[in-house]
Amino acid sequence: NSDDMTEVINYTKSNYAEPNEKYFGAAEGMNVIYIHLESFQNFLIDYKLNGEEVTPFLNSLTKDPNTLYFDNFFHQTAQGKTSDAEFMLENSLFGLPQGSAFITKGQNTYQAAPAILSDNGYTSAVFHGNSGTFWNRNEIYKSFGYDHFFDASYYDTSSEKDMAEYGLMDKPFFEQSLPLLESLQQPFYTKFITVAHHYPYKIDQELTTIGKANTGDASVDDYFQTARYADEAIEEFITKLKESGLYDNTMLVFYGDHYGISENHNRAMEIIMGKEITPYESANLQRVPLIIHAPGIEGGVNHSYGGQIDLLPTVLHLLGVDTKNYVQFGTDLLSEEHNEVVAFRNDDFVSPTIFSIGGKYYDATTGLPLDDSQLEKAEEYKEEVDYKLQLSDKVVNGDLLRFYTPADFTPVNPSQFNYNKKVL
Ligand code: GP9
Ligand code: MN
Repeated sequence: NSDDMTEVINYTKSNYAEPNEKYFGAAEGMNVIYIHLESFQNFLIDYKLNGEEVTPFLNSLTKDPNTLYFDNFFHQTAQGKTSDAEFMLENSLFGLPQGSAFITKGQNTYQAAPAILSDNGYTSAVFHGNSGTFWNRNEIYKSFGYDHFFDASYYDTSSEKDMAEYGLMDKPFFEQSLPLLESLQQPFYTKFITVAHHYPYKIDQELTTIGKANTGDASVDDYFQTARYADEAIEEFITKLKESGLYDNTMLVFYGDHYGISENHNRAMEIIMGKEITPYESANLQRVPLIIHAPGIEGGVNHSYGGQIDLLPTVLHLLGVDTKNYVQFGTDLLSEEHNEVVAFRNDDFVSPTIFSIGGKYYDATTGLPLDDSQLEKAEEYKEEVDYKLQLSDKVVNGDLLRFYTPADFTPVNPSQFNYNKKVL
C-alpha cells in the first residue's frame, strides 16, 4: 500500500548517486542502441582459444578511445534469465527470486526507460527475431511504453539455415533489422536481442570460423564457435551503422544477459580457465561484458563493481536525464557515489573488498576466507543487500508504482500500443 511506497521512496532517494559532471549529458540527444549479448560471459573478452582471439571485434571495441569497458560488471539474473536482464535494465528493479517478472507482472505500472525517454522526445523499439509472445514480451513492453516491437513477424524466417533455436540467426537478424531501424524517427532508444550464442551452442559448421575447445564437454567446447559467430554478426552491424551515418550520433551499449556455462560444467571450465573453479572463482565467472561506446566520450577501462541493476541510471545520466525522482534500485556506475556492492538474487553479493557466497565471506582479491577484522563490514553489506532485494520485491509484488508518479513523468497507457505488423 502507499505507506510501503513512502519507505521505498525514502530508500531510493537515500541510495541515489549524483551524476558525474564529466559524463552527465555526454551523449545527450544521441540515439541509443542496446546490443543484448546472449549468454556472453566476460571471460570471453580477450580470451584466446589455441592462440586465437574468440571475439576479436568486441576485444578491439573495449580498447577504443571513446569506449568505456566495465571489467567488474555482473549479471544479477535468476530463473527469468534473459527476461530478468531486460527487466533490470529497463526499470532498475530486481527480477523476482522465483519465476519471471516479465510473465507474472506484465500488467504492473512501470516507469521504464522507454517511457522516461518518450518524455524527452525519444521513439523506442525492440528488435528480436523470435515470436513476440516469448517471455510475454509483447505484453510487458506495452507497460514499459515501447512504441515498436519488431518480433519474428517482421523478418523473413523462411530459410531453415537462417534459424537458431530461439529465432533468426544474428547475421540475417541484423541485416534485416537495418531498414526497420532507419525507418524510426530519431532520436531513438532501441534494443537488439541476439540468439545465436545460446545453450547448447550448436551451429552449422559451415558458419564457423574458429575451432572447438577440447575439454570433452560438448556445450563448453561449442561455446567458442557461437561466440565468434555473434562477434562477427555484431561487427557486420556496426560496419553498416557507420556506412549509414547512424554510428556518429548513437550511443552503443553492449551487455551480457546471464552466464552461458552453468556450474555443472566446472570440470571443463577448469581446463578453459586453467584453475580450480571454487565457489569464489565461480562468482568471478558471473561477470558479463558492459561496453559503452559513444562519439566523443572519454573512454577507458572502468573497474567499478556493478551490475545490470545499475544500467538505467548510468544510461540516463549519460543522456543528460537526471534520475533523482525515479524509484531505481541501482546507481550510476560513473558517479563518485556509485554503490559498489553488487546484490545477487540468491542473497550472495560481490564488492571490491568482500564476496559473500553461500553464506560464507571471502576476501575479494585472494578468495581466502575473510579476515575477522572485516566481518562487521561484511554483515553491514549483507543487511544492505537483503533490505534492497526485499524492498524491490515489495515494489514488484505490490505493484507499488501505481501509487507514485515522478515529477514530469507521463504515465503510460499500454492500450495505446499495437505491435502487429501493419499491412502496408
Ligand atoms: C528468447 C531468447 C532467449 O526469446 O531471448 O531467452 P533465454 O533462454 O536466454 O532466457
Ligand atoms: Mn539469455
